[in-house]
Amino acid sequence: MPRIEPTRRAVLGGVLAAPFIAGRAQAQGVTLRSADIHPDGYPTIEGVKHMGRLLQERTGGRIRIQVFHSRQLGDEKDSLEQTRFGVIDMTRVNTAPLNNLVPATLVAGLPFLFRDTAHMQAVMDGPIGEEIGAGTAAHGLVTLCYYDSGARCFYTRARPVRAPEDLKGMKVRVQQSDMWVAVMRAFGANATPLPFGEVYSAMQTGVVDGAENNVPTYFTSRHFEVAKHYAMTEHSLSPEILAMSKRSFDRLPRADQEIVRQAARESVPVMREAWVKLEGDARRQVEAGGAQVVPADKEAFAKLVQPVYDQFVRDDRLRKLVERIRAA
Ligand code: BDP
Repeated sequence: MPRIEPTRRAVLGGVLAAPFIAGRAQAQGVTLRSADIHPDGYPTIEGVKHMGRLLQERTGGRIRIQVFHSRQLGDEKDSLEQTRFGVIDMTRVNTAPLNNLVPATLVAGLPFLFRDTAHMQAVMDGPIGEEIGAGTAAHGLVTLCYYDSGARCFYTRARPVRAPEDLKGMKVRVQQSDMWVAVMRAFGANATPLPFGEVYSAMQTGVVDGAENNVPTYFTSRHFEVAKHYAMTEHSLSPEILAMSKRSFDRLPRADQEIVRQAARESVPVMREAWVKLEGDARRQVEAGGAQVVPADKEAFAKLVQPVYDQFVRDDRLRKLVERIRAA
């Protein structure tokens, strides 16, 4: 059967026309609508699809998930808002767009905080991740689990960013978070916050000189076509978050809520396996596509981040979170 890509308007119309209604949920089952900016096949999508399969099995088909990938429901700020207000049921976003709303989430993206992926996973899967996630409830979101997002690195049009000096005078796109603007300032670049969907053309037209992201996203977004210099700065391991609308969650009977939480947890290893595989593939593909991946002086970048911590890790609670993460 040919796949028809619905337009964003049509999809939204469908979403709005068929809200998740509590009574119906129990009688006929419910389809949870889940948003993601990444294309079909991306590891976060695979994770949520796996979660959907588990839900279907464990509820005898009463609860299903339909994934709207590729920004069909808008960029992350839009889908977050819609999820908060129950227009859509779930969304997978980076922690960054939550930073201004739920300050504890910014801790997870702080530059050079996590030592490596294993450290990030141990922290986010444990009590600290739970504590950070609990903060979203007051804003209409139930944090279900965290997914990996690799290491964010700079990629640029004109020349590689091997050291902070290379960033002087450059305009670099960042995610829409005040913390991320400060990170760029600390590194010596000019930050341009933009939604993800605008980054390709902003680089192509020279509105910005570059951006920063993990290799899989650099590949699947095809940003490597317009910014060919990728430098391994690995300045943040900012993870992904899978959140459910509190309105949708609260409408489920308690037993189903537990099934949802458990299925989300079990989707994490599936996502991570797909991630490891894509990281290798993506690296080969961008290089075959003419991009150059070069090493960078990570130490030099790490030396510059203190002002970000001074500005954003100010209250006791956040300071303690950072200390506990370092000690973990
Ligand atoms: C990707 C994240 C995605 C963000 C994007 C960005 O998976 O959630 O929207 O970066 O930079 O790595 O906006």
